[in-house]
Amino acid sequence: MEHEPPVPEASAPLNSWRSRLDYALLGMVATGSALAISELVAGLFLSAPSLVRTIGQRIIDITPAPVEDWAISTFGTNDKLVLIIGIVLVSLAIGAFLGLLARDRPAPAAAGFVLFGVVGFVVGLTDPLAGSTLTLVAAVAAAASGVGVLLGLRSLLRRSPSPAGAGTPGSRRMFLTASAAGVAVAVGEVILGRYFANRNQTAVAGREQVTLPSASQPAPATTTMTTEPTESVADTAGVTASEAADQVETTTTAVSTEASSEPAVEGVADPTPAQVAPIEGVSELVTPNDEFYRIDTALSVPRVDIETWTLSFTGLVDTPFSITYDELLAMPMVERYVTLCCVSNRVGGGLIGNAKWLGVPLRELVERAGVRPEGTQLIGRSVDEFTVGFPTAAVFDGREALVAVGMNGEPLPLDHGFPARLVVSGLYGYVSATKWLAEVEFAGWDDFDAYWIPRGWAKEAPIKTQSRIDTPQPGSITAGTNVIAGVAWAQNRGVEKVEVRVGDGPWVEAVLPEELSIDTWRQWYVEHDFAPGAHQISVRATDATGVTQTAEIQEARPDGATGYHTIRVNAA
Ligand SMILES: Nc1nc2c(c(=O)[nH]1)N[C@H]1C(S)=C(S)[C@@H](COP(=O)(O)O)O[C@H]1N2
Ligand SMILES: [Mo]
Repeated sequence: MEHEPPVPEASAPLNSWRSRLDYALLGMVATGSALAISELVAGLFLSAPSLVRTIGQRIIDITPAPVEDWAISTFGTNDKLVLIIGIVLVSLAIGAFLGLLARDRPAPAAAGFVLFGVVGFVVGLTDPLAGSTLTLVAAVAAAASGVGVLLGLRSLLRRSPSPAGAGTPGSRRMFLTASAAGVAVAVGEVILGRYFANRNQTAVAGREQVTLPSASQPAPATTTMTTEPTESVADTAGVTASEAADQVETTTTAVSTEASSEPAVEGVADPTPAQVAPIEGVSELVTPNDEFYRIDTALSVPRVDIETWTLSFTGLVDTPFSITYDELLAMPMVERYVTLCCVSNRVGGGLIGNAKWLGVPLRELVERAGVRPEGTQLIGRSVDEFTVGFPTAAVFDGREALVAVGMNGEPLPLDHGFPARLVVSGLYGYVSATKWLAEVEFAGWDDFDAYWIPRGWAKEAPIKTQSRIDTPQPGSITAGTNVIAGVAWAQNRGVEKVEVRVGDGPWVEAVLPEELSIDTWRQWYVEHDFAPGAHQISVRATDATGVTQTAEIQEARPDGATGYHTIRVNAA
């Protein structure tokens, strides 16, 4: 027990706070070294699992829906990082406990690390992409490193009986120095592991070597929305498709002919020809790949080697078949703009992006397999065993549905599903957009529920008509005329009209540039003269079937959030 006040010269009791701290630190350093070496092994060998990430993956898989909701709504797309940090912190806490245990009972403490390795091995085996030998190597390395560091540091500590400075004075310092060195080595292993992982992943995937074929049916040219006057539209309308295509990346072109046929919009500034710029703050019509949202259950991007990858069509079909990556690339390709959207996107949220996809119409592949009438559900399975499921009818009803290999002119980025993914217009990603696609299986509608269905999400999930204000941002604006602008979407139906309301004013129709396709979002803008003071701005879209999005507020679960995006600004 503690004595008050502590007697400096006496040998401090072993359970003094400092001694405890030392042993807790020892346990944490040992744990860190165990986790770190598994990161290094995982980086060096792509079929070796990272213990932290595999454990995290299993946690994701078994997390109850409400907890997952909470995590996504609290941490957003940082949820994975938070999970990893959480696992590391919990491991360190267990390690601290083992360290304290090691003071008097080193054998059970060491056994704790061996157990850690065993658990790691068992969990590692559940990773569908891990090889069992390398999983064993990773687990043994982790356990050995943990036990070694534990016992090594412990022997240093034992040689310093007096934390207060008596005994062998240098040895506590030696212990601390050794601990610091252990931490440094662990950090180094993690950094090296990540470095090798990135390098190997790219090399193994073979993505760098891929040259995509060109599309037999290219996508239409894009135009960027500007507040350009409608008169100049004639210029744009006159250019040929290929000229327009040439301009796509580099220049902005005018608003559409369609906009010009709209009635003059109250509050929109008079035409000012010549120099035009895209409206600042509005989402780009085509989302650059590195800005495209990423949502998936994969803690580490699946390692797919295109040399061995195949895509199989199985289940209730007449002629099951598999094709290789090269065979897929040899098929006639089409290019389509489709806006992808996550069902978890809250009203006004950013889990949506528009890309130009290059791929093979799903219909052609499905017809080759010959789906039987009972095969009413299409299941898209990924290499890491994630699944989507949607009605087979969606393949045949004329909508855009692709096995995509390209995204905005390059092979699919690893994060977005290289080597191939599904893209289906009008269906939320979780029921349709399998990344790292491995298998398309046909089953009865009631015979299988895909990944998110038992987790409380709707089985049928058509994308709801929605609109978002991109500019101004909530907060302060300058009083006077401001451009209000954003995007609206109703994939597979098309957006017909967007209306904006400021305060209690009337709903004012926004200007829409020409529609890229019914499968993509549409930019819109309207100008408004803001009196000084606080204002509320709302937007609503009407799809091409004439239905206006509902004002009713609903959260994302189970089938997509609804309500008008509304922001508050203060004009000064
Ligand atoms: N293999 C796999 N594919 C997946 C998912 C996943 O978790 N695993 N998530 C889906 C969901 S919920 C969405 S919204 C889209 C997101 O695609 P992106 O990350 O390319 O934007 O991918 C879909 N495809
Ligand atoms: Mo999603």
